Amino acid sequence: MGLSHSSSYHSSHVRSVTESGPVIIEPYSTVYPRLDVLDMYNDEKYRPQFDLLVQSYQAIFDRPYEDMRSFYQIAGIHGLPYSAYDGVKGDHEYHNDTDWAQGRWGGYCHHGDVLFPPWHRPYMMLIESQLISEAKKIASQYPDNEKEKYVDAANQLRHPYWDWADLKAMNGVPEFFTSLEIELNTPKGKKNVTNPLKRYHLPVSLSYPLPDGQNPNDAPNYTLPSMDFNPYTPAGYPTVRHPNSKYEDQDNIMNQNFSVYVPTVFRPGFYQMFHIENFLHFSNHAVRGSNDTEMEDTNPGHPNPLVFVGYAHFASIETTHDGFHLVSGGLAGHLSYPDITGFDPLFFFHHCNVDRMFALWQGVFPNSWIPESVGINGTYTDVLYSKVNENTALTPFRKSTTDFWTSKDVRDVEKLGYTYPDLAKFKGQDPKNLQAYLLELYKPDPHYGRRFYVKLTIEAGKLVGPYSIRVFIDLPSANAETPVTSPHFAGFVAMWRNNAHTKVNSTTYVTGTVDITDCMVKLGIRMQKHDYVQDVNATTGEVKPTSIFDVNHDINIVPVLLDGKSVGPKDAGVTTIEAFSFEHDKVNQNFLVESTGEFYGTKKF
Ligand SMILES: [Cu+2]
Repeated sequence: MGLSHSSSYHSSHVRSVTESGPVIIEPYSTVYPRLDVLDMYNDEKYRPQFDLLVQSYQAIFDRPYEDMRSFYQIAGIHGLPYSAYDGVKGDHEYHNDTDWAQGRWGGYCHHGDVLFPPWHRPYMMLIESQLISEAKKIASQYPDNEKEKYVDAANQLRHPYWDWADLKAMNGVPEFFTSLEIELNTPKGKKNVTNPLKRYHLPVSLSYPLPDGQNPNDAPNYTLPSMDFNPYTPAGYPTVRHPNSKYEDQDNIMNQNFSVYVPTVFRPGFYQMFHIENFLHFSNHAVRGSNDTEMEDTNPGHPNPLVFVGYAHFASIETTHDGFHLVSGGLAGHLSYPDITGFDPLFFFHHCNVDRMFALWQGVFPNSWIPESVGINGTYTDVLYSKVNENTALTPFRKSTTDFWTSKDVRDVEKLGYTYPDLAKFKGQDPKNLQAYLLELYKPDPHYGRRFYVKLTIEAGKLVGPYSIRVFIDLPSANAETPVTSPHFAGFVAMWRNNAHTKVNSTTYVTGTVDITDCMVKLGIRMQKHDYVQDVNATTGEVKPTSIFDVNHDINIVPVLLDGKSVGPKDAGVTTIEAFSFEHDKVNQNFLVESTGEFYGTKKF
């Protein structure tokens, strides 16, 4: 990695304000639900919305790429090409040659700070409002006998979400995201059209060329680039998911991944998240930067996580979200890399679900909100370690010609003109009812009364690029080749890192928690309290239960890079693992009952 990389893409992707700017995002005048995309597709009454949505995606693909309202420009807000969108530079314009080298993130998106959930909210609204405006135009072109139905559908259209933590996601990514063609009822009747939900062809080259063999135009002998480089996408090439040496998608591999990771990673992640009342802990995967006094008190790697109110970053929406990116993209797939992820249209269906999870979490914990904190990665407009709070401008999303949207502005989704079906259903009720519904929806199966966890604390910046840290139980020989279908595989923590972070000025930690209960059940490991053997200390006479775990031997940590290679836990930044459990209070649906917590020990690397 070096400066030459940043300058080579900079010249070819200069973005400028065109006549189409400024792009102002306006709330919708009527509240309609953002539907589950499976309902939109399968339910006759919503199908016209689906017909319009897909055609609208194609329409924004087809807009001139210089247009700020084109898919290319909107997708490029998240990471590359690291240039001003709609002229928004902020007070500290990003300089590829210096800021990038110092580890500042050059996209506008917030990761690893409290603005992760709210920043993506106006981002979703930006693409959604562009799709709605196309849908309205398309609806008016239907023949008279269908026009009314389609005009109504366009008026009610909101971007649908794909719930990839639902049990149905174990079957993989729905076919309407993976087929090259799709049948729609268009203004010219039923037609098979090119499916824009599968992929997007880049109008200009994205990222920078890699050494020979590692670029898509080397197909059929394409060697997937090693994980520390963003894949290069030459102009005219499409986005891909789990590509092979011919630069073709391998949907079977992607879908197998979903069948394994939905129950082991995604569902437990959301299940845990709906127990976390503290916004700081809920909102993002980072624990601490050394410049960040606000976060110091969470003290990662403390010998006993049970003593912390809020369970010390037990689970966050971002950690689970990170897992989706790796699982759907695979090595060299666009979704796997923060810099280029926004160019795969599946990104927006995924982030709509993340926004739904955020809205539902707000519904469960209406009084918990954004504390003042620090943006540890910086963004295109914000320098490293900027203070962030609910009034921070969510650039580049304009509320008016002079103002940007803030988190405070987007706190209530209904005020923006949308809701989610399950959120609407529990409106006005005791938040406990919504929480009980969500815990039931994502509950682990089988549903044991006590659940066991391994929490990992990982120093960020040890490796560049995305990777995952797999947890196996009672398999000291586990390595990168051990199949994740093994009964010993419990789950993973994703490290979704962008490649700019070659230099990190302060120590930042990421935490994630793996639910190992189902794995223990499969392996027949004893789980009940009365199974414990009492251990009497011969000197003091103190009686204490023998731990069911020997943390050093029974929990096996295997970091795996996207290319399948392994590195040791220490090299991957793993500093500490901690094992503990909580009892499930079935009466109050309160799962993480602090008084029932048991701690089994820490292993340091
Ligand atoms: Cu994301």
